[in-house]
Amino acid sequence: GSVEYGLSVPVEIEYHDSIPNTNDRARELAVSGADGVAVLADEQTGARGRLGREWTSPSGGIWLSLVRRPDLPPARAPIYTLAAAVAAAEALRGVGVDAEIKWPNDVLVDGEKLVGVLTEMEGEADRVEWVVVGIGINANVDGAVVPAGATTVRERVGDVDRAALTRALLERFEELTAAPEDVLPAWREAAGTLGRRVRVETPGGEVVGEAVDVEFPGTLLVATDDGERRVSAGDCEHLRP
Ligand code: BT5
Repeated sequence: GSVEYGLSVPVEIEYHDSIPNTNDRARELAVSGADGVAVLADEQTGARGRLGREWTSPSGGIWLSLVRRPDLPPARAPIYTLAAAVAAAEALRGVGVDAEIKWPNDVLVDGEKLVGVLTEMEGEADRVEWVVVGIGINANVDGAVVPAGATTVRERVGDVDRAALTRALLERFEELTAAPEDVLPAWREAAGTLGRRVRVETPGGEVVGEAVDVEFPGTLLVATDDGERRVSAGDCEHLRP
């Protein structure tokens, strides 16, 4: 059912104890015209990462998908995904987790993944019809039940108040998407990628070099031996210096 979260933003929460995955439910709501609805689950049984990968979602996590109908051309939509990573990283820092963003939208602690974001959308060339922003946070979950290379809030700082963390995240997300010019500065502030040596697997091949900056709407600027490269999509790995 619908849950009262005391949100100061126009978002209604639909809560499930267990669901295949919150993104698919959010897509259903999006297709039927919803706006400002967040689907939240304690457990997902068929969750997805990007490119058809699996996303482990045991009970105790924060598995959340938000439906919005922004007045936005699709080319600018990455700003929504970056805003989600910023909102999650800041909310986690607020409970004492040393969170940093790995480009474009993973949140890591000491190099281990704590948060993933999966954005899906539909629309025309000039205007997004709806966007579903799926955010997965390994919150009150044992470190042993997430994949190798992943970590959890429980493992780092102990269990947290999931409702309060979700509220902080949604409120910050709404604030950032209402002021898109604030997203990149906030992203830079929370980023672990900038100044690091990175390897990015892009659809056009591998790019290795120092990550120098992020540009609108979320492009990574990499200084390579052959000059500057701009990367708009791919899997990024932080390399040891
Ligand atoms: C992501 O994909 O990081 C996006 C994850 C989005 C999950 C949210 S939860 C709410 C909503 N409902 C869904 O079904 N999805 C969204 P990607 O960058 O492709 O990373 C996937 C990879 O991360 C997997 O191949 C594993 O290696 C790893 N992984 C799987 N489960 C994980 C977990 N719980 N924590 C950290 N890493 C994980």
